[in-house]
Amino acid sequence: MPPIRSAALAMTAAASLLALAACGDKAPEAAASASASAAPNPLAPDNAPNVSVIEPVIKLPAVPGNPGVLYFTIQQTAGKANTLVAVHVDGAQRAEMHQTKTENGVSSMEPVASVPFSEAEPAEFKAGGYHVMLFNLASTVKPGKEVEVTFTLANGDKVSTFAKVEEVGAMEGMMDHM
Ligand SMILES: [Cu+2]
Repeated sequence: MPPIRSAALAMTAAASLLALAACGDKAPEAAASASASAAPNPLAPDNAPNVSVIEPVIKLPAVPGNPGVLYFTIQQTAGKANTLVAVHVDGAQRAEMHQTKTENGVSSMEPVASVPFSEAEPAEFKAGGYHVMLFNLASTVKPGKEVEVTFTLANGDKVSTFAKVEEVGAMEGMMDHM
């Protein structure tokens, strides 16, 4: 649409003038908003806005070589509902989202591809529910360490944080169906 295009060009030109006039003091902000209105900004940060991860903790397996598990809560303070689609854990060859279900006193778990969450309903990953299974943990993942964990949302946004690594224990309730 010609009117929008020319408006964008005008804003870009204005931003360039600002950059020249102010030696880049306030210009980057002006330039960023101008290009954001014209097209997706490839330089925009991919951190998910308003989303945070609370108390991420990695529980090591009771038996070395078995999978470990990652627990956390992912929440948001504003905006549209989100969907968690992948988790990457440094030092784990593979990280899978699972859901534990208990029927007639028997627990079983299955992989899940996505877990929705919203401002009203955070997603809790904890014993007996959702959890992230960690396969082939590196020997560097040991108690007391902090490991980088990256969460990917369905819209491509990411959230990175560090998870504490703790001793054994949490897997005990899950071992019966491994
Ligand atoms: Cu599992």
